[in-house]
Amino acid sequence: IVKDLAKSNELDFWYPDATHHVATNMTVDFRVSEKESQSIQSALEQSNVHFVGKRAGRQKAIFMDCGIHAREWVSPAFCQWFVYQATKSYGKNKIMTKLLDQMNFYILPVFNVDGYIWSWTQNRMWRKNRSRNRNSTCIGTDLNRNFDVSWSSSPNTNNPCLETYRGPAPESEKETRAVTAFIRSHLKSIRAYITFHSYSQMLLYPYGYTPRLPPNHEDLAKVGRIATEALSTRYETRYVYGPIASTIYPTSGSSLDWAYDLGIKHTFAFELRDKGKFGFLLPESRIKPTCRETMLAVKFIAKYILKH
Ligand code: ING
Ligand code: ZN
Repeated sequence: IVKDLAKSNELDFWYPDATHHVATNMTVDFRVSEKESQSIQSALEQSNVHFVGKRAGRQKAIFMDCGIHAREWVSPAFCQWFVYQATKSYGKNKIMTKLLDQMNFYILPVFNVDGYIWSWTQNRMWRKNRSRNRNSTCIGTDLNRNFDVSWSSSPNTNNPCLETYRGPAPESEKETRAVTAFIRSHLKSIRAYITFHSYSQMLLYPYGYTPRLPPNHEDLAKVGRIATEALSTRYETRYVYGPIASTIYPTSGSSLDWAYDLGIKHTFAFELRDKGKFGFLLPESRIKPTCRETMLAVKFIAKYILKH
């Protein structure tokens, strides 16, 4: 679907052959077949970052990832929605056209591929990836505790049987290494990093590993405030915004803090709908509304990055 849309909209679109896990149906959610799940290894070994823009190069860029946690299904749906809308509305929507004329987006729709497949086929509530652990029968590492930033400093991350297991070492997981390598190699152009989770209806920024506030926290708070206001204009969905540690809970080894300390000064994490009524089991009917409203916030952030 992504390829076809890209073609019809004349965007210069880079999309590698690893389409295994990006099969889609009409409802913007992912469906993965048995055969596709077997090709998981090769999928992981290839980059599946989508490029949306007119030309790669020195232009400003935003990196976005979805699906770092397997069960948070509305997250990959959003990344796919973004690519769909971006390609569809280029040349029609004024803001989107301006954004894509002047900046690039790198979008990773499913960070945690094997975990995501597992949540579709074996255990709906799976969170981590599916890597084996030494000296434990428990499976998986929490990729959002595996980054090399104050790794392992927060409690409840050192037991492989925990949902928030940090892994045996920072960047021990190939998913983490693939993403950090990609971001490092595009660091000159990447001006913002946005990662999508669910649920809670929050917009978070650094830090998680310390109660300290980052140097530009006033700027981040301002962007957070306006972005969540923009989001609420569509369906009056209320989001709170603030630093990870004081808004949701302290964490260490997260991708958000890692990207910030690497030098990307605008990093945000969305906790998409809802606030717990359905939680991870957000009904299909809420997928599109969630994507539509989130799009408003992301477009605001992109416009802000373009200006500053
Ligand atoms: N929440 C996130 C988690 O990893 C988070 C919250 C986001 C922490 C970004 C740090 C950085 O725990 C969920 N629901 O996964
Ligand atoms: Zn999550």
